[in-house]
Amino acid sequence: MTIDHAHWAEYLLAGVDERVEVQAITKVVDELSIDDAYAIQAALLELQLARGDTLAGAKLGLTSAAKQEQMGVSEPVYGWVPAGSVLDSGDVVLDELIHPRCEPELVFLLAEDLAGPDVTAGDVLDATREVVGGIEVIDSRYEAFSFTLPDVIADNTSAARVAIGGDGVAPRDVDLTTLGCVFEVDGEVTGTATGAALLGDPAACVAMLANHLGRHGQKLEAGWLVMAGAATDARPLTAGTTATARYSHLGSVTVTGKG
Ligand code: 0L1
Ligand code: MG
Repeated sequence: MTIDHAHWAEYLLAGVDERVEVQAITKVVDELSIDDAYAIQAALLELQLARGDTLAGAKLGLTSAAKQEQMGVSEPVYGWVPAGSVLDSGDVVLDELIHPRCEPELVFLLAEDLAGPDVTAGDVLDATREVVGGIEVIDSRYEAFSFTLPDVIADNTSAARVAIGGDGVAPRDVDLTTLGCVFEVDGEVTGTATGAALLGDPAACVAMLANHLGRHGQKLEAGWLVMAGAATDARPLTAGTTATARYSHLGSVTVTGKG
């Protein structure tokens, strides 16, 4: 069966624009391959760029056991970070979103391009200017935040907003695998993790992303931010909810739902 990538990209973008949940694509089509899912994701990005947005970077998702178990999916996924999704402050305008959740992220700020194949974790450290803490706000466009692996890939891995912290470290000045994060929602600790929760090494996750892009003739670019994935499960962000990620070495990042 031929999948109309442009059609499904418009279907997902309508969900974003109208702030309504849509049915998972796999509930409508018989088969959605991973390649078709990434092609829909690419078509969705094209639509966003055609509206005047620019690309701020890229992201991984589902790189920790906590997230894979939460979503019932067993492989990492890769997506894009449009500049329009990067928050200026910790305020998250809920009227613009469907059913947002928030999660802590380690964010790599790149000084050099990274082009796969064969990118290693060491190459990632060499190419990185700084590692900072962040909080990603994810907002699946699908009903009940429920999807299969190809569905979530097509939906740009639920990407919606990201808050980036100001206290960074040079990547070789700390051991990223033991760097700690405590995630608190309204003062209650909902998760704790170290960088090693991200498939053993956050830099290796970024290398996986560079190698994935290399297979599609693309690369990570100097000046981009790259999210390595959440080390804890994601929590609902509702009106008045405040979530804080406290990192060793990277300070704290806070977001608040404004409704
Ligand atoms: O950034 C993420 O980990 C999102 C991956 C997609 C699954 C989800 O929506 O939680
Ligand atoms: Mg994430």
